[in-house]
Amino acid sequence: MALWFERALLEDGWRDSVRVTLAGDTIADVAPGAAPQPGDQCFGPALPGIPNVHSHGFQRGMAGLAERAGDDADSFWTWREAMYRFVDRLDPEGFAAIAALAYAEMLESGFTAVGEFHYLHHAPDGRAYAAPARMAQAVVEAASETGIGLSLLPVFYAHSGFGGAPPSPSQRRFVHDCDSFARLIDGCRTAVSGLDGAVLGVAPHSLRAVTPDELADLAALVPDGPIHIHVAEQQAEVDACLAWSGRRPVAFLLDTIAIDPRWCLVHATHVDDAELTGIARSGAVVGLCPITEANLGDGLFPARAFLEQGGRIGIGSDSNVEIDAAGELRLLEYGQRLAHGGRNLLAAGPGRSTGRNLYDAARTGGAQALGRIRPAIAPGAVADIVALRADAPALVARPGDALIDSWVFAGGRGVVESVWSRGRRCVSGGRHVARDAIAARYRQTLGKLLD
Ligand code: NGQ
Ligand code: ZN
Repeated sequence: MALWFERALLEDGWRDSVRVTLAGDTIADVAPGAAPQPGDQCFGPALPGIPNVHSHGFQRGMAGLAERAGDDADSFWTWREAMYRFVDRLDPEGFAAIAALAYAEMLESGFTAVGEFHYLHHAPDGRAYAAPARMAQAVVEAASETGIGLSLLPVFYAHSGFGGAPPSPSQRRFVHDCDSFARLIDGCRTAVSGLDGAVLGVAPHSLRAVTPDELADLAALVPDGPIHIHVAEQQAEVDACLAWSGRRPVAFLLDTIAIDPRWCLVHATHVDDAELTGIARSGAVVGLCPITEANLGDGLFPARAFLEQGGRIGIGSDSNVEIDAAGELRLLEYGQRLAHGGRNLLAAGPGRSTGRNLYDAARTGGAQALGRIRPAIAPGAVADIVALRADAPALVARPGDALIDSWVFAGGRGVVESVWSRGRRCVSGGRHVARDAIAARYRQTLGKLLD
């Protein structure tokens, strides 16, 4: 089967009239300057897909429900209470229905793979399901139904704070000891084995939820897989870590664990200069989630300084309060503009496109963080492709990288036309091909959950 694009971003830059031949989930051939042939499907401009490095799919179901002021000052921590209350009601079917809508919307915005940071493991009473990976199976079902590439990151969660504090009752559905977690990983390995292109990693939830001894054992469970951890998202975590260890969270990690390119440090919002340099030198990816970090009042990661030092980043939709690949890149740059009073702060130098630099950084770093092959429109690459609308007003007369700038800063998710994930056309006309069924099930699920 062949697709023809009026232009496409290839490994050597933008080329016109590009004919892409697919063989199953792979790109077999790429021919720039080629005329469409009978039977080809023809599209506007095309780019490789973007990996979403950090998602909690179920949180899509509470998007917008934590935006009303409480009696006392609202914060990340009061949002977390609301999130825990939502968690209490979820069963595997509801969980799968919400994740499916989230993944469909990710694909509609240009994300072709997701790292699901999966920590809701147990039944509402806190006991393990008969099949301990039942909830992970629901994640796999949602990925399979929607077609998004899955890197499943089962989360180890054991404590409510530094120093091995016992978990709180509201965390009962998350917690494991090392033995039960090893069984969960076995179950997850089986669950992903039936899903093409799935990757299995592991995720110590945070330094709050995992002791250093536990942390040291986790990496060995999935020897080549990605390792993700939430770190230094809130100042309160930095303060608690200093009180407990005398070190800041990122410094603690860098000093005690061999942080390497398998690692993704999610957020890493509150870092000093030495920590920033340490992460850049380690080759780990920082998983930035600008929309959620703004929504939760986390603070601003020093992205400009980090990129200047060659640091690697990926982007994630995290709480899924809004799902928009371009929107994440836009807010990443806007945060720096607001902080520094400048413009184009994340471009790679004079005359360079900000959108292109962010897009390339997120594509390369995102693939690394998810243990996936870097998306590219190239022979032998996985067929993860995004086609933008040829007729979108926001994209008129935008040559070269100006197209990406206009997608990121002016068009947003409304300019995505078609998306292929592993050669499967998941989005057509800007809508997921199974949107109607997925949205109907989602409406039914939420109706029951929230009544
Ligand atoms: C989570 N979310 O695990 O869903 C976390 C909140 C925590 C974000 N950090 C819970 N955005 O960190 O304790
Ligand atoms: Zn998170």
